[in-house]
Amino acid sequence: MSAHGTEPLLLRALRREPTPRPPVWLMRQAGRYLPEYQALRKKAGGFLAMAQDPALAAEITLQPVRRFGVDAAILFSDILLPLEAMGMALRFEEGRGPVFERPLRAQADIDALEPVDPAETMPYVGEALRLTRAGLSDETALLGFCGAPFTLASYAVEGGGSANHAHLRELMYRRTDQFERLMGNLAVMVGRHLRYQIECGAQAVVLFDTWAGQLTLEDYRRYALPWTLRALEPVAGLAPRIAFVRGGDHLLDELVGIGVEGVALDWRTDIARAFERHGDRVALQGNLDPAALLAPPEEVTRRTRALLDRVAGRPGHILSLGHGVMKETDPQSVAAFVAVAKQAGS
Ligand code: 1CP
Repeated sequence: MSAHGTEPLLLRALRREPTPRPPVWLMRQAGRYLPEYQALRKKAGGFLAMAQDPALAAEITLQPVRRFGVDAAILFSDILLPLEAMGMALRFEEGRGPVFERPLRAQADIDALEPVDPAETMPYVGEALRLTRAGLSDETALLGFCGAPFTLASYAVEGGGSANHAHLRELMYRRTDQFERLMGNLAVMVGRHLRYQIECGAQAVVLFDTWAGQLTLEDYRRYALPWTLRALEPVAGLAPRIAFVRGGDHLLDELVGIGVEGVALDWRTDIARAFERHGDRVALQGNLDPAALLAPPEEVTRRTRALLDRVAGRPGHILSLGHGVMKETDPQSVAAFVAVAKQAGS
């Protein structure tokens, strides 16, 4: 055993310490591409019922750890659950995704959305984290996560997924005071939720700002970044933080400037260049194209090796995808991806 004992590789990589091989995990590593998840889903009913049942959520969190031996477990939950905890009625529709019955548009609705105590309103999260930890070895890191205020606002205002976020843009540009009130309340809620997860055993947290990549640099600075900073501040020093923006290549300097310990790269970012520019300040996660996992396992192996060659063993690399695993993915391809990390350095 090394001098580090059983400390998860992922935590060492987040401190940019050299590791014998890169730690590996995948965004959306639990879920519909796994037959064992499908089997549980048939019994349990819907997504919400599973995510809000601590024993089931813990079991689903552990499925990809057991199958692939990934170096981190990420709690099976969703970024939208804190909005539900704040009183927004939410359902997940088959084939369509999340739907809020009453999107936040009217000023009265925006004013009424207040941060709540996660320990009271989302105790299933804390319980699922404790149960998951009990099923993990010491070498495997447990990750909590939250959506960033901007991405949460996009779902709350649009009522679900949206191609152009027109309602959100209207709120941002025409009713800026109401937008800022909403973002302020979301930032408080996100900070509390991250803190609660750390208190319940999360060893690092991921902040997903999936939709912020649609903003120009100027708009990101004006309408998203200030509230990301506020959301992350309450957990600074408590656990390492990883920030992700889908399509965020043009925002990379800003993301590094936030002061997070890790930045998760979208698959379109050149990881070697990102290391050259930022590798002395943050750990970098990524960034195989999730669509590459639709290729046969040999091709996945080839592309993953090529990615590791580009990183060239620099400290602070966490091998992952540039976004979530697609539901059409063959688990064999995920196994091939993970195996490359496991063989590296040996
Ligand atoms: O079984 C099902 O039909 C549900 C599919 C599903 C799953 C498995 C949803 C609905 N959410 C999740 C779990 C989930 N979501 C996890 C935990 C599991 C893991 O990573 O292994 C995490 C971290 C998320 C995060 C999440 N949810 C994000 C941020 C990351 C990202 O992928 O960009 C976002 C944007 C969501 C919203 C959401 N939830 C579910 C769907 C289909 C969507 C996307 C909706 C859309 O905008 O089109």
